[in-house]
Amino acid sequence: MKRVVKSWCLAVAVFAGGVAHAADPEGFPAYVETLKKEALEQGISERAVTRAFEGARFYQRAVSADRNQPEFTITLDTYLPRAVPDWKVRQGIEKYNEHRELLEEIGEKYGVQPRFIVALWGVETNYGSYTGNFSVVSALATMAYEGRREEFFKRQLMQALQIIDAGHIEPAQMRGSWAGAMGQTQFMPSSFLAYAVDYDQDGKIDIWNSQGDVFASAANYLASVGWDNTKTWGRQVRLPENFDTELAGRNNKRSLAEWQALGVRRYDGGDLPTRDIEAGLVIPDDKDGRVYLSYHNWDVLMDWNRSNYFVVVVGHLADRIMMGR
Ligand SMILES: [Ca+2]
Repeated sequence: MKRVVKSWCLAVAVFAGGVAHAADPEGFPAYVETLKKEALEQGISERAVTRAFEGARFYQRAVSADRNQPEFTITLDTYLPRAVPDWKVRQGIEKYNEHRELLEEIGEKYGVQPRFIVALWGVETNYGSYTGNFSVVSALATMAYEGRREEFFKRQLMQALQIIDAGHIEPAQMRGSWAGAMGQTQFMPSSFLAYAVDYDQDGKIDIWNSQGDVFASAANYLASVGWDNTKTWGRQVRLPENFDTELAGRNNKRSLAEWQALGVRRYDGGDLPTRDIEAGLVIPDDKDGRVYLSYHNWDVLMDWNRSNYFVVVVGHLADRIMMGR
């Protein structure tokens, strides 16, 4: 069985509802005026509001991107090598070595193995080299105006204005994806306010340019939603013949000993580890495709992006970085 997968490149909660405007750019300037008024009412300074909306523009490209998110028919067997090509692994190892001291210091402080910080960085923005070049304010205003998820994007916009008002980033430098995911971690403004940190202590949280702020923000996100650095994310396994797939499910947790008794084995056929770990069984495609035991950190990564494919890509890249360095 193949399945249609919605592109998960953006950590955006997708809400249904809201009435789509015709996305007619004519009405955009007037809509921006209502946003400015609302921002002032919410206590954002006039100076920040004025500067943030200077040159605000309607992005037809953002609307098109949102309406035409690529859907592709694929399985993990074909997807994974594409999402984690060898060059990306090699680059991850290089980046890990280049920033080793900083990564290990941050990994220690927040309780996150550095390979996962590097893997998320690699998956989100190709190690900071592709962060998106949309004005975040304009992109969020466009998406709010477009209307299908107006409340969600308006809330993100007000939070973006708070970030500008606090002086973390110049409005012109606040760049990101068409959906408003920002900087090297691709945080939405709400995630920035909740989890981003000023690791280098220069008074600004800068997830665009400060390597320490980038790594620590990612680590703090994971730590805040329950990361357990004594364990890994999960592992690929093999099922016995006639395995009862009703036992699958991320929330149907059993001990590794129980899975072992049910005939589940390491992918290479060996026995499961004897550590006392609770795991779910995830079958992202079907039981003839790749199958995984999901540990607690799998659930944590799902908080970052609600996609099993995303978790497998991040975990697989982290594993290969660890093997190669
Ligand atoms: Ca900083």
